[in-house]
Order: sequence, then structure tokens, then C-alpha cells
Amino acid sequence: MKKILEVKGMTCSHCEKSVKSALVEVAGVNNVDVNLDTKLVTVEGDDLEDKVLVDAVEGIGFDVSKVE
Ligand SMILES: [Cu+2]
Repeated sequence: MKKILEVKGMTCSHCEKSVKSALVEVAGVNNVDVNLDTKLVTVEGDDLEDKVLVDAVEGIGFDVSKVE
């Protein structure tokens, strides 16, 4: 399955790395792709729950404005 998160506050490759590493640690996540231009983060994996993904991103200080 695939989830797309809109993450506010990512500005550079360091932010991108932080968000990526926070999300790959979530159980079930197989792949994370960050687009700094659109601020969209694509997460692929099994049995992904919106709240768990949002908590992982917000836990390192970014805001998630939308999950699709
Ligand atoms: Cu940054």
C-alpha cells in the first residue's frame, strides 16, 4: 500500500534525511520518497496506519498537514 503525506517545514536535504529516517523506522514501511518541491512524502509498505506515520514525522518536529 501507499500513503502520501504532506509535510510542512522541510526546506533542505537535511530535513529530507530526517523525515526519511524517521519513517523507515516505522514497522511495515518499505520505502520512503521525499519531494522537497511539493513537500509530499510517499511512503510504501504494509499495514500502514496514518496516525503512526504522522506521529513519526511530528515526533521529530515537522507538521503533517494531510495524509492521502
Ligand atoms: Cu533542512
